[in-house]
Amino acid sequence: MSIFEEISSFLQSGRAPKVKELVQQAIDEGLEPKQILEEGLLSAMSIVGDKFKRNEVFVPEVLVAARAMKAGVEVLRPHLVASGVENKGTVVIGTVKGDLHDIGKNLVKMMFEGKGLEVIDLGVDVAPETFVAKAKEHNAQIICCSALLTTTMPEMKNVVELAEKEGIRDSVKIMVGGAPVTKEFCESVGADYYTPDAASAAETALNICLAK
Ligand code: B1M
Repeated sequence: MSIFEEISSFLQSGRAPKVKELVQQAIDEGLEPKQILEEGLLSAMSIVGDKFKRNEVFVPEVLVAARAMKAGVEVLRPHLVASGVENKGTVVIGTVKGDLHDIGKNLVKMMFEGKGLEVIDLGVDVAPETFVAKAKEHNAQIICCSALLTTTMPEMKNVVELAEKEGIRDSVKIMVGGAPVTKEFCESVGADYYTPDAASAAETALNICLAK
C-alpha cells in the first residue's frame, strides 16, 4: 500500500493522529505537499462524500473524517503557505449563512496566504451584513463566499445586493465558490468571479489585487 493509500484509509476511518503522523512522514520523505493534499487527503474526503451520498456512512462518520482531514491539512499548512511574503491585498472570506462546511474554505484561505494576500477569515454561517461590514472595516479588495449546500447558495445573492446597498460594490470584487456553485450561478447572482478550486481561486484573487 502506498503512503497516499494509507493516509486515505486512515482519513476515511477518522483516525486523526494516524493521518497527522503519515502526512508528516510523507513530508519527511520529500513528497510534494500538493500531491499529499490531492492524492492523500482530498481524494479520501471525496470517497467519504460518495459514501455519504449512498447512505453507506452518516454524519458522525463524516465529521470524524473531516476532523482527520483538518489534522492532516494543519501539518501541511506551513509547507503550502510561503512565509514572509509581502501583503499584496486584503480578502474577506467566509462560508455563507446557514452553512457550516469549512474545509474547502480553509484550503482557499491557505492558498490565498501562500500568494501573500492578507485574509480576514469570518468562519462559517456568516451573514451578509458581516461580510459587508468586515470588508468595509478592513478596506478589502475582495469578498469571498463559499457554500456547499444548494440551500445556502442563494445567500451569495444577498451579499452582492447588500454590497450594492452599502455603496461598496464598485470598490470590492465578489468571488464565489464551493462544490454546487457554477459559473452560470455566479453570473445569475451578479457576483464577479467563480473558480472551481482553491488554487484557481488564489490565482484569480492575486490578479484582482495586482490590477487594483
Ligand atoms: Co455535508 N453535505 N452536510 N457535512 N458534506 C455535502 C456538501 C453533500 C454534497 C453530501 C452529499 O449528500 N453527497 C450534501 C449537500 C447536498 C446539497 O446541498 N445538494 C451535504 C449535506 C446534505 C449536509 C447536511 C445537511 C447533512 C445533514 O445534517 N443531514 C449537513 C448540513 C450542515 C450545515 O452546513 N448547515 C452537513 C454536515 C456536514 C458535516 C458537519 C458532517 C461535515 C462538514 C465538516 C466541516 O466542513 N467542518 C460535512 C462534510 C465533510 C461534507 C462532504 C462529505 C465533504 C465536504 C468537503 O469538505 N469536501 C460533502 C460531500 C462532498 O463534497 N463530496 C458534504 C472537501 C473540500 C476540500 O471540498 O468544500 O468542495 P469543497 O472545496 C473545494 C472547492 O469546492 C473549492 O475549493 C475547495 C478545494 O479545492 N471552493 C472554493 C470551496 N469554497 C470556495 C470558495 C471560492 C473558490 C473555490 O471562492 C470564494
